[in-house]
Amino acid sequence: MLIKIGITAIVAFAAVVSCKENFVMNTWSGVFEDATAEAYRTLANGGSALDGVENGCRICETEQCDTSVGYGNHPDTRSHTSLDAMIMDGDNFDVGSVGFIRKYRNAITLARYVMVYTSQTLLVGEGAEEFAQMVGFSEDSATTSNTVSVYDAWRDANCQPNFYENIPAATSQCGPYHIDPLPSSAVAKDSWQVNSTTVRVSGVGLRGGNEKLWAANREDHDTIGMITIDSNGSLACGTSTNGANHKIAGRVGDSPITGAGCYADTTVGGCAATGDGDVMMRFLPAFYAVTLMESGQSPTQASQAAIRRIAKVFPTFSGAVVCVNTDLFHGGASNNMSFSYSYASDSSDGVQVVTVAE
Ligand code: SD4
Repeated sequence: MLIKIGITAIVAFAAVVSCKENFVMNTWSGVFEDATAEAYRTLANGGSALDGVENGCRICETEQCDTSVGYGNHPDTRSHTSLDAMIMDGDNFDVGSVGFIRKYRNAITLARYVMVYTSQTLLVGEGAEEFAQMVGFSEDSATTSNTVSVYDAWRDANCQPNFYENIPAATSQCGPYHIDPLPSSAVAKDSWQVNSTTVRVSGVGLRGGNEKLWAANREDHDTIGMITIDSNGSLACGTSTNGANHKIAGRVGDSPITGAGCYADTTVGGCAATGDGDVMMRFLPAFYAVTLMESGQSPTQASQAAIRRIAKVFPTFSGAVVCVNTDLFHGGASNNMSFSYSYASDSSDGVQVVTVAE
């Protein structure tokens, strides 16, 4: 009898260890916790890691999380809202991404369609919108009257601040701007003629004044970046955003760029980023952090290293990275902004929030 009980106990223990935990994390807390909860619900109901990412990010698109995700906010210089999104399957490194989407609101699902129904990775603008129409999306402009009123207030303030640099008129006026002549070569970037005046730029390639655009409002940098792990142990990640407030029309940020917005490898873990995408995408912080986890660093160490690598060159950039590994250890790091992420798992008591020390 005693032996029988012992064997039963061992079998039960083996069943527990072979069953993987569902896990979700996303780059932010507060209003973003609905997205974490929805993704977790999807996984708990048997959905895949990709389903979790799609459903979770879609909640933020619908709820317009912190004005930074979804339709109706962050006008560009032509007064339009445009959306970027990506989804990545950590089992096979398949990715679908979209950028500069103006006529549709559900960018994360469109990204998934790109992944499933094409062998390509990133579709942008008009071509991506034609694809959306082809796969049956109903047109629904991302621009609303709110987009236009945010744009009007910015125009009334002489289009300040903005993302132009080395164009003197842009520091005090709205466009159109003229640059004459164009820089004769890329090498001339540190010194060229603008309206017959020679402009010297100190620190070639360094941005001037981007910090004020990103640090001013928390709402200006609240992209959703999500990582999910399902009960099969499959990992996925995704992002969705309306990008930088007052971005130059045509701008696509880091969120739909593989390894910048997020990265997932089922054998290692996943990471997602949020913040000043124009700076961050140059460093592929999500890919870098996953690589560091692969070589043995913890998610917190990997996040800190990815952020440090950017801050070494751009000390005032605003941004953050969150990571989770296959043992479900998770962590994050940020620069120049207060930051807390949310997560949920089979063993957490609902959605939990972790505040990351800067
Ligand atoms: C972008 N990285 O388009 C996005 C914005 C963002 O948190 O993350 N906000 O640059």
